[in-house]
Amino acid sequence: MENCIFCKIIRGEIPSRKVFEDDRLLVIEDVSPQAPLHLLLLPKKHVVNCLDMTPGEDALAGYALRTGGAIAREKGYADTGFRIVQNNGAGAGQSVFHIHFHLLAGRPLAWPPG
Ligand code: DGP
Repeated sequence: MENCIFCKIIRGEIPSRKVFEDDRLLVIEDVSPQAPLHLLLLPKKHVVNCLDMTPGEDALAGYALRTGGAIAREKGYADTGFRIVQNNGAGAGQSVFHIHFHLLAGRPLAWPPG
């Protein structure tokens, strides 16, 4: 998408701190970290949020979750715990309308998240 900030990051038009990249997924550090580890798992395909998903994107979501888990383990958070969350709509805190998952770790994570 022309004016999508995450599409621009994925295309390399806006710089980011990359943690992982392959043909389906880009993982970067969040510009405004809310925990010692705060990464964004960005599917490269532009999908607005889960309301915009088709069955063709089911595997993408699973891949993002599995990759997030692998990164959390690699960074030492498998035992202490970590959270992967995804916001849908402005009322739930979505500010960038390109589907993404937040990976948060490194501090106590309260529930419910508020
Ligand atoms: P959400 O509010 O769930 O849509 O999350 C969007 C996140 O994206 C938010 O935590 C801030 C982050 N963000 C916004 N713009 C940029 C950017 O240009 N670079 C990076 N690395 N993160 C960004």
